[in-house]
Amino acid sequence: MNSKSGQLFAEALRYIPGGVNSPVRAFRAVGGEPFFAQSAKGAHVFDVDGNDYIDYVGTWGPAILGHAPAKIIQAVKSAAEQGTSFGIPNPLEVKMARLVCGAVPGVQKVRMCNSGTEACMSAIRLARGFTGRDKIIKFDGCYHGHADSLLVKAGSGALTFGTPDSAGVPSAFTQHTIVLPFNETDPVRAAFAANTGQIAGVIVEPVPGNAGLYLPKPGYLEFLRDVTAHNGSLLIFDEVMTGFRLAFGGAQERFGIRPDLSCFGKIIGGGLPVGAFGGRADIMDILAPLGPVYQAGTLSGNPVAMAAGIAALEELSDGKAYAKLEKLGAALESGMREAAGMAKIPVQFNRIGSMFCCYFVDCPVHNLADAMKSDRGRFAKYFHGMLERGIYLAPSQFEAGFISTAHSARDMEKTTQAARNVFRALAS
Ligand code: KE4
Repeated sequence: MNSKSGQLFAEALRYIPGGVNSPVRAFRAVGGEPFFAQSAKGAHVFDVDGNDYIDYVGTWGPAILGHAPAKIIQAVKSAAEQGTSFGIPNPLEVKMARLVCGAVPGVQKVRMCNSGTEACMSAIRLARGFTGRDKIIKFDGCYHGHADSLLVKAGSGALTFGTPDSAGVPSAFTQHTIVLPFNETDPVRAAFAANTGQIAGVIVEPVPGNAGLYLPKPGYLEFLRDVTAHNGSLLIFDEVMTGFRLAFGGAQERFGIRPDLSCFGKIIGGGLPVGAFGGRADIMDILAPLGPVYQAGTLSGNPVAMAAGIAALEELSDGKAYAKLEKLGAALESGMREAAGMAKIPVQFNRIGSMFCCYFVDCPVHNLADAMKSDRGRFAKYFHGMLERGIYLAPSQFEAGFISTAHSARDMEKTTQAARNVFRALAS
């Protein structure tokens, strides 16, 4: 590739493993080489060769307001001029904590960190410290970051590369991790019966977005709430992706569930590195410096990142964004379904709000096993066909797509028109 992206990728490969700082960006699941982003604005990303794409990756979720919203950029500039990091309590941390606690039903206290991985890792440690128990239940295909004990049948990039159980993780680190199929109740009941008094918590993506996207069956989240409460275990919602995405109060507001702990990331950073975990005050208060569960971070609550996140949350707080996102999502869904019907190819288009996924399979997708039936060769052709038409989707079947408030009805039309052409080509 003699493009500028090609030249940059060749150089990147000399210094960075796989040429990327996060595996899923490498296009290895879909073939070809990644383009290099020069800039991004609104619903568009622009690569170093001047190509313009309608972007449905949205930097993997944070860009719910589109790229470089003026209010976030202004907030970052103003904060940076005051100093980029203090390592000292600062007013923006208090404002962010007040916003999160005010928005999310299950969060009475919250601790900032620097990534979703840190948030989930810390929530697990807190659950173990609070209950005095060691075992954790997670679900196959769900991804909670790359902490050792959670890299078991994990989704996202781990699933993409067929390494759901990463090398370098001693079995001793995962012996307390029980992995169960999502959307099923009997395996959960059986796990609790076989490990009475030993399960600290259940961590779940309330809407799994790391094996593509599939939805909890009606009553499933309520079941998890009840079975954990009944067994003295904690329910941990990993809302790194769904938090402030599916509603201002996240999936827990949308589904009316109150977990004991919740994890956040992505949107609350406004595009900068932020993670957070929060929940019941009686649990959070055993965290250092108050209690025996240690957790820390040099740049946690960093004023520039807080300013970006606060600007994002303040923009979302009146709830109007979610009505617009629902309207755009519904338009995309109907257009994509119509395109697949016209081409007569088997497509499952799953969507909730502004999150979506297109599987190439002729059965509904409710869990990882269903998702694995998708024709990944066909997905790769779909990905490149859409990219050639100026539509950038996640370069893996096992990722969700994201619509932002910067997308327009016209963008939905362009996208579904491109899909009509691509699906027709796939059918032939
Ligand atoms: P980070 O450590 O990447 O900030 O967050 C980990 C994480 C935790 N929980 C959920 C539900 C997540 O979706 C993620 C990260 N999501 C992936 C995309 N599916 C990040 C993209 C990447 O790994 O490059």
